[in-house]
Amino acid sequence: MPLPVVFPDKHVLHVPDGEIWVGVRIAGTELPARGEVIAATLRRIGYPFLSPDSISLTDLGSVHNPELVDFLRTAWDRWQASSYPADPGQDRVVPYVFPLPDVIPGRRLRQPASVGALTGMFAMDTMTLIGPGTWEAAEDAAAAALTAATMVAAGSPAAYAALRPPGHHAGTSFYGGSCYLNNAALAARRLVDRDLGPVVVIDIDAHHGNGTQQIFYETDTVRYGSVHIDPAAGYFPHWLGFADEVGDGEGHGANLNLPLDPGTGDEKWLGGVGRLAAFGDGARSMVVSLGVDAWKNDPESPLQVSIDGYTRAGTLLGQMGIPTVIVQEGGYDLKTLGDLVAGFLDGFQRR
Ligand code: SP5
Ligand code: ZN
Repeated sequence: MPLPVVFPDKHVLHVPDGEIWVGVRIAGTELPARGEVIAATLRRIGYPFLSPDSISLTDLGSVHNPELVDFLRTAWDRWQASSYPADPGQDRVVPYVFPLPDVIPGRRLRQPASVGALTGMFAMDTMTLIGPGTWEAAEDAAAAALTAATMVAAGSPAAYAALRPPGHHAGTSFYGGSCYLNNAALAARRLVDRDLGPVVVIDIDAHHGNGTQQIFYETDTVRYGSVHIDPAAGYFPHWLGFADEVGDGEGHGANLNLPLDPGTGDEKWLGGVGRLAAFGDGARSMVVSLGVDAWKNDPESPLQVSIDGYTRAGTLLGQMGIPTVIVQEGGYDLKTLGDLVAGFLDGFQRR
């Protein structure tokens, strides 16, 4: 039996229409076509598809604080009601000032009147734009991850959530890196709630999943392990993803970062994936943050992994033999995106 694919078709409503990168609006790569390409490829192969169950704000509260959820839910309407669409003519929600800790030393953080300033309380970067359908799509993506986790908790050996927008850069109270709600973290929490803890989250996206790490940093009920491009080499998320981040308190030793040099190819990358599998030893279930942007021609990462490398990674993780929720993260080369995902899923099911 091929594993089920949960596909949130509202993803098409999220049209970031670019990103503000170093102050310049560029085209961006987290496009609606990504979701369509993955779905078309898996449909052609014959995977069974289903739609996500609906979701409640309480479900999101298992990971995110209510202020972030409320902001994301209302940001577009607030922006429309503000003067920004007319002056200066900005049609997407984007932050403008950031309340860094020393800017307001010891002061109560007041709710600013300006939505541009309010956005700076939640956004970790300027690249992650909010448009008219962003909230509906982000909610549907989270619902897809939760549905996949529910299926696995009910006895399906594995399920794949073919979602966008991705989630692993979003934390308890912040969004960024093209992510709004942390889909993988929501799935992990659901597995714990359904008695499948301890859970291991294995993140093979090319970038470090700083949001997932933050959410579970002080617990050992959900471990987090990631292989990614070294932030010290100048890559997003820049401040996080270093090997000395090992978790705090009860979570000490339950966080594992394996940063890799630019240009790293299959053998070393798969060595990292193997170490993550070993790190998951003793976990009763797993969430895979499946970013396929470590692919050698991906525009967002200098890692050099092949399609065969992703297939072999699937087999390494499948061989762990534990109930698994696979959640889509990044991967931006539209020509190869479908084949990379299909390769991983194929390898995974070889077990
Ligand atoms: C989920 C995910 O993979 N997020 C990745 C976000 C990384 N974005 C960093 C973007 C930096 C600007 N990209 C311009 C690429 C020019 N080659
Ligand atoms: Zn990525």
